[in-house]
Amino acid sequence: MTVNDLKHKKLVAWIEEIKALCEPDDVVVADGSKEQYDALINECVDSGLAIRLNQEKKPGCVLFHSDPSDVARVEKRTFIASEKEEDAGPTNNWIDPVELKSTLKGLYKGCMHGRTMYVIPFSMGPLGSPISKIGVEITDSAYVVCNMMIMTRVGVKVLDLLGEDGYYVPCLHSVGKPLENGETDGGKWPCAPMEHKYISQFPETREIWSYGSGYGGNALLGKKCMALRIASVLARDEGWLAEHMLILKITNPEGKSKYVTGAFPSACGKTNLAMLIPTIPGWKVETIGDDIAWMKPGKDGRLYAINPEAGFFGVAPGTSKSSNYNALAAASKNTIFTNVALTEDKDVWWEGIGYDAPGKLIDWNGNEWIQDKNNKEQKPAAHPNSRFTAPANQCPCIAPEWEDPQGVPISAILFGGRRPSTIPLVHMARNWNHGVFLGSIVGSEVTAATLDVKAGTIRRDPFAMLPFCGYNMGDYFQHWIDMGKDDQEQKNLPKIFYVNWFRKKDGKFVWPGYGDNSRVLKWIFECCDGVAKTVDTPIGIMPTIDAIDRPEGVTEEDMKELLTVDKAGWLKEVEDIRTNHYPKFGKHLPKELAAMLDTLEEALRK
Ligand code: OXD
Ligand code: MN
Repeated sequence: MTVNDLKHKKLVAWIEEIKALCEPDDVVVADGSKEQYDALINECVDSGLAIRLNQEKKPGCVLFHSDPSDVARVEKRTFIASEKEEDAGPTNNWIDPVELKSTLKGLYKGCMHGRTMYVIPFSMGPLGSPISKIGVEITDSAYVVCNMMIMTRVGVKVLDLLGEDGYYVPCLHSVGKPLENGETDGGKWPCAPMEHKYISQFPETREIWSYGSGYGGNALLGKKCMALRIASVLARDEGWLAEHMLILKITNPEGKSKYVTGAFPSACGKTNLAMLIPTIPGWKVETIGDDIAWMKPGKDGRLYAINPEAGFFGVAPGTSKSSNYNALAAASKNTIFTNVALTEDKDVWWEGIGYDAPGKLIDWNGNEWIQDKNNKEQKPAAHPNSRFTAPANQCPCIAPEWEDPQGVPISAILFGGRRPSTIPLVHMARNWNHGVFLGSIVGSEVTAATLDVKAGTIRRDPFAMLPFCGYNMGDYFQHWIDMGKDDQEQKNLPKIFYVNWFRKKDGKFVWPGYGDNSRVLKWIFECCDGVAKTVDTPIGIMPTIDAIDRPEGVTEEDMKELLTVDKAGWLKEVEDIRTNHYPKFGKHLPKELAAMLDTLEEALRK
């Protein structure tokens, strides 16, 4: 398909403008067909950028190895370029949009020499849903096109919906590596050096300009850039919520179902929770989404959620038959793997896959790798942020209604993080504003020393949106408060819970997690029906010690540890929020949240 086939004048004009700026060799429109996907994958294999995997073991699968400098989202190089710095707020990197556009235009000039420019019309959310939004990504990466074809709905059907003048979010992307006079990548992953990487969002004009990285959230612009950063701005203006949340469906033994969303910082097991296999008999969990939820109020005052994505971009290490059977099954065919290790028979392997490395591997850097379990210093064969990009409809536990254009009505919202102490296994907010307070104080222990924060310290990550909120986080808190102003008692709005699967004692986890988290979901389900065994505490509503069915190996003592309010720990928490967290937001901090903090402290001191 070519640009001549397009009917949308504004889109054609934008494509022509970018073509003149980036100077590609040719322009191709992504039509969403399997033929086009296969042809692009073949090109990547032929040029040495991708390896076709064993077609008996992993039909339709390929493996890419990226450049060692381009392996994850780059928060330091991510910018919210609002007109006023204050509107980006204290948690975002800001550059004046005029200055940033001028810098980027300099970089984009001629950046697609020797490459094809692809135009990807995509829908975030089921085609035609009143909650969905359309975007168009221009990119010079075939890897990006193929990943977008899995992660979003791409092609002719989207163009039909767009018609001659429909609204779309323009998303511009280049790997930032022009090729001169017949030069080729020679099988090397193209990208620009770190100081030339820019992941830029322009909230007022709702534009995304990304340069220099070909990896994940930096390059698949429908995901973090559009469905979270730009969508959070749209949601504020239009009265809905764009959130970093999984969506799951839980059904009790009587066949009654509820839908739950959950926000957890990256690396807290969101995909595992979304796909868990319950250990309590008769209960069932199905998946609607594992990373992003868009929630809109319905006429009945309930919040209805869609998953704007169509695939899973999951972290591979740690994914095994026992930790997440369903994710492995989803990624068993038609999947793009990035930065995992390759076995001799052209299968994939990663740390935590559930079995030892079978013989000699090629690690994610392309070097030979033989497992040496006695060598604690051995570098991993798969990069810790290596990924699988798998179609959601291949997941055995995908809920039949996962693409319902009306969305699913949400009964409960969960917040959580990795907290070795203080935060109990679960507590429920007293009302909507208390729930917003819990979202605003989410924190998680830093596990890898790759961030600028020391491992073991707690990084506050409000609503798990720290790297994803497209405007001032204080105003975002206010937006959440405003969404509940007519239903403080949550007659229709979801109940809000704070969970913590990661309590430790003597260095060991007290709660087994994974499938056993269904026991906590059961209590949450009962709370929504008003039939749970509860006790009122200074921090909120908690289960009685016997309210949650105990998994094997968890003693009554352990349950007490998990469900007792640690007053001293919480007072430290209050102190940290008061001195280090809330002051950052200055006058943008909603007064309701400051008042909640006072109420909590008073209750703890009583
Ligand atoms: C992700 C993330 O990749 O949250 O989903 O970092
Ligand atoms: Mn995420």
